[in-house]
Amino acid sequence: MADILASEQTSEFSEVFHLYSQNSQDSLPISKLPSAMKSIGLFPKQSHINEIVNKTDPEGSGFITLPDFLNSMSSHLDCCWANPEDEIKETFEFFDENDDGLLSITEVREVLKKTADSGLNDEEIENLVRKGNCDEEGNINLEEFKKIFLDFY
Ligand SMILES: [Ca+2]
Repeated sequence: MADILASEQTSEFSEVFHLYSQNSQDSLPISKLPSAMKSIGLFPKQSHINEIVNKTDPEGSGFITLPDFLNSMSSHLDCCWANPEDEIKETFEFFDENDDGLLSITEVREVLKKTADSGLNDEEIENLVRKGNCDEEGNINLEEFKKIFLDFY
C-alpha cells in the first residue's frame, strides 16, 4: 500500500519515523507511535493504535519498522486524517447538559474517563485537566477543552 503514498508524503513520514526512533535507526518504539502520527497530522484513537500494533507487531517486540510504519500510515489516512475539532465540539456539547457553554472540572474528568479508551489513570487525567484554565468556579470553556483534548490526542 505504501506505493499509493505520494513520494512527498513518504519522505515526510520517513523523516518523522527517524525523528522519533532516535536511538534505534530501523525501528520506532510503539510508545512513540501516537506522537509520531500526531506530528504528521493524524489523530489516531487508541483503537487505531491497537489495530496497527496488532498488525505490525504481533509478536509484541514493542517496535515498528519503517516499511510497516509507512504501510500503516497509508491505510490509516482515511480514518484519522482529520481535524478532531468537530468531534471535540460534539463531545463538549454532549456533556454540557445545561447548555451554558461551560463544563465543570468534574464533567471534564468524566468526559476523559469515558472517551479515553487508552486506559489513562486518575493521575494522568488530573494532569490533563490542570492544563486547561478554568474560571473561579472551576468551569472550563470550549477553547480550553480543545487544548486539553488535543494534548490528550
Ligand atoms: Ca454546563
